[in-house]
Amino acid sequence: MRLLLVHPSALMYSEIFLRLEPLGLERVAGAARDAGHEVRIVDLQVTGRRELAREITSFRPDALGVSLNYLANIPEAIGLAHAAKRALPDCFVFFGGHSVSFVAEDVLEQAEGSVDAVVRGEGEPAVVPLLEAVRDGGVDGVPGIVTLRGHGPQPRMLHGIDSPVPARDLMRHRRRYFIGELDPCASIEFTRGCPWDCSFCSAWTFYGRSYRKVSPETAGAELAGIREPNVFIVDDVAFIRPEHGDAIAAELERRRIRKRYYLETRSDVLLRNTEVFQRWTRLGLKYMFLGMEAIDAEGLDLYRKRVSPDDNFRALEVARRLGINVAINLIVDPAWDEERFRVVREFALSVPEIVHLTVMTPYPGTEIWHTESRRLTTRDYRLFDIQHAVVPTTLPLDVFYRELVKTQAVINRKHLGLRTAVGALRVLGANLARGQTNFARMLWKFNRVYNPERQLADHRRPVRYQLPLPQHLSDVGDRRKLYVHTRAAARRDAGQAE
Ligand code: B12
Ligand code: SF4
Repeated sequence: MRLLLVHPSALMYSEIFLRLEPLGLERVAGAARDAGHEVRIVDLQVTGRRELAREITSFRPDALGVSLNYLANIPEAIGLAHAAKRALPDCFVFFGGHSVSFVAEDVLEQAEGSVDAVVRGEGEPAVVPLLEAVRDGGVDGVPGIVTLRGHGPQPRMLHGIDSPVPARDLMRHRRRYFIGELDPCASIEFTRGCPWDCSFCSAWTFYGRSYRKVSPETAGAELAGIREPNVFIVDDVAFIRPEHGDAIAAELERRRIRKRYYLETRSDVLLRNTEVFQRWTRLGLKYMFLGMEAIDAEGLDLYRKRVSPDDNFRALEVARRLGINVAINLIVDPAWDEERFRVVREFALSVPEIVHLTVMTPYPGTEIWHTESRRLTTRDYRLFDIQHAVVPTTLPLDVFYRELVKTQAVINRKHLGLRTAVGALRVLGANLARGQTNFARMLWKFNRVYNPERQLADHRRPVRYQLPLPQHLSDVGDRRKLYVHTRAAARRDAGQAE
């Protein structure tokens, strides 16, 4: 069958700092192609709607799948589904991905028949049975499927993540993927899932707190096949198991692969496994995101981060000693007042690291979606991108955004301060010489994208599609109720695989 896979446009944050290849979609494409289907991918993060329209009319797909890792992309995806059905009424249109797995029924209803099905959970084990069922008629028995008629069997989970190989070769604009100065940049997955259970995050609920590792040989072979000199490691928390990080490092040393890497990890993991991170600096580890989330113990407890402020500060020292550039993430609570923003600005200016701010957002799949006692002020999907306030702010909303953007701008100026600007110009020169302009554009775009008036105006847009209402609970009780993939289903699948 002919399958067209689509990734929606970039969200606000990605307009500036980064834009990365849709690895999940490439893996779904890989699985379908391995089974003999003809597959194409259009990534609207890096290309326009015209290219998509051209593909629909020239390729004439039998099925079209849209990736919805982000809630904020849902209205756009419904629009794409309507357009696809208008152009090709017989084409089977389906959605899949992280966020849509938590709101499948609502989205199907909102799409009013333009979306035939939503696939909950991992896409690789579902896509081939789905395409076969579409061809033969009757998709209701496909694991993970949800249609307007109801739910199919529980989503199936891959036993191991060594295959399928992501279909990176299908991406036609690979040079447009970058993160900061790592331009161009590819992505890779070493592990899947997260064993922690932070209250604001849905990474653990999606995978049912499971954790799987790629074999070092597969990681080495994949990296050897990646042409880009820079690689973003998409793992939620890199190098939780030191022996795994070491084994991949040994494989790269054996293959003499050296690239520049960006990864994301936790402070306690960096403190515990410092030697692994050190070994990776020799292989090219240059940047890391550290999800600090809060600078005080009270905030860390609230988010159930299970680290102390002291761990966080010690981790920063370790990273500095290893020569790794760190971007810290802090969660802004809509309850913050001007004084609180001032304290955070002071903190951000006092450390050499880049500080990123995200706004505390309860969204489906997270525990705080159920337990947050403040009422939502909006249910517009587009505002659930952790850059907008969706619960009442203590400050008037316009003042809140002014403070938020002022804090981000101060940090950005520091990031591009004189010392960094000299470094940035050097990198810029080298990138431009190679025809890479993503990093250059990022430097100039900040004020246009991060703008309090723009953020405020986003709240005034007419709303067509809304999130469902949360049930308000003081405690979710058995947290396994939040899972997309359950261990029981995984055990059953593993049994079937043996
Ligand atoms: C890597 C990552 C990123 C990367 C790259 C994302 C990209 N280009 O796709 C970067 C750093 C750019 C990023 C940015 C953001 N991210 Co992010 N990101 C992740 C992370 C850690 C892993 C995603 C990943 O690549 N996994 C590996 C691949 C193989 O899996 P996958 O993409 O999930 O795909 C699988 C399934 O979802 C499914 N699937 C996916 N697509 C499709 C399509 C079809 C048709 C089917 C059938 C199945 C299917 O099958 C795939 C294979 O199993 C997830 C957390 C997580 N563990 O999922 C958060 C996460 C998805 N991000 C999140 C957020 C909030 C953001 C930002 C909004 C943050 C910000 N500060 O603004 C931005 C917005 C980015 C944008 N689109 O513009 C939230 C989503 C929240 C929400 N409900 O909307 C998550 C869940 C993290 C969290 N803490 O809760 N992110
Ligand atoms: S925030 Fe990080 S450590 Fe916490 S559950 Fe999510 S991925 Fe895991």
